[in-house]
Amino acid sequence: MALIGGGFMGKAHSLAMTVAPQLENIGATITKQVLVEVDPELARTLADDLGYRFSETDWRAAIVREDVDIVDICTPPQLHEEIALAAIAAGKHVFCEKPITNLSSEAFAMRDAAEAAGVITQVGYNYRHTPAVTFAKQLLDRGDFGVPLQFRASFLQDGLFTLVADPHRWRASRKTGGSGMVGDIGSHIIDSAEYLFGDIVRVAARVRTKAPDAGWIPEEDRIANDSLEDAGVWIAEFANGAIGTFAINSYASGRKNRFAFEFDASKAAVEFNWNDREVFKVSYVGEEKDHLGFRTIHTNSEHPDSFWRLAGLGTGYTEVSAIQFRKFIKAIVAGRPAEPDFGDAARVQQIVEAVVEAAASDSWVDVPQR
Ligand code: NAI
Ligand code: 4PW
Repeated sequence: MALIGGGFMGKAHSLAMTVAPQLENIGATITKQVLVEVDPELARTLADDLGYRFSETDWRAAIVREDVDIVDICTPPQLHEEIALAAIAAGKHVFCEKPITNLSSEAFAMRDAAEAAGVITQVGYNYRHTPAVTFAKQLLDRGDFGVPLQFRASFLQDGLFTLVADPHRWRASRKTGGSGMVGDIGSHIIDSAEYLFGDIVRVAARVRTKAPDAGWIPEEDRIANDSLEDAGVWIAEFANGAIGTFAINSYASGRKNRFAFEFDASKAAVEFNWNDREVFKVSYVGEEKDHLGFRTIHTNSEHPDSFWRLAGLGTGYTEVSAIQFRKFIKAIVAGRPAEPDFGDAARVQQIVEAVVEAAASDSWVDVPQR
């Protein structure tokens, strides 16, 4: 593999790529071949630290190497499209961090190019790979929870945007590749909503921009009308008739990367909170008279995605990331599509845009269907 971008996610992916083939036999060996960073010294240091054989400063040189089969894109979003299209043209399988791009038109072009080239793609919507989420999804699809009725999700943080110091400053401005919080963290809960409840068909929304008033975006990074939102709420209708609510912000004091969702279906209600990611909770309608309230469901290696025989041992950020790469590599080996792929991520981006448009136009916005 070639890693493009050795920042926060570059490190997380590198750790996960080491772990992925050790969770189970995935039918392939992962060799960390080349790491690309803009500064040569940083590239060399990171390559040494994270276990890559070579370092590079030009991603174009890395992606055409014959000893590279997979290109893993961990740069800020504005570079994703160009790197992905070039990697696809070179016949490489591509893992790309979210948001796949900041424009759905680019995202669909990326999907089309990958399909035409016959390469496998996957996007870093990692939270859906948490074993407790995978198991809840399996039970929902099996009909145990009945008909999906209402989905409620939030992703709250307490400083990622407002305390943007280097190296994450690019998030603060569209000019430097930022997408606003709807694209940055809202996209994760949109992905989970469609993963669990199916297609969203229309949205109405409000977004707010608090941070720029604080004057923390450096003057040189500002562009006219650059007011990337750091908070939003929206409601959605699903194709299956269910309804949903969503809330995000970056200034929720004490909320530590709190990705959470809950849903009500005709036979049960379910809740999941990443901060307590070992479990999900369920309350079955028929049992209410005997067992009041929610029961806690743990996962172990009997369940999909989970790999420890004992429940309760802990599944961390790196392990969830390793699970997503395990699936990606297995899809490549089997020659079948991975999930979520560029097509799924392009849809997420379409909904991100619909949310922002609905807020700006003060109206419901329909989401084009697949
Ligand atoms: P970061 O700022 O920590 O790292 C980005 C790196 O890309 C920097 O080290 C930068 O020097 C490098 N870079 C920029 N231009 C480059 C070029 N032309 N060639 C090679 N390297 C280049 O950013 P972070 O937080 O790692 O975010 C990267 C991507 O990952 C974003 O799309 C972000 O939305 C996504 N992300 C996903 C997360 C998840 O949980 N799925 C968590 C955090 C970020
Ligand atoms: O994708 C999201 C990021 O951009 C993450 O999952 C969390 O919020 C951590 O960093 C940001």
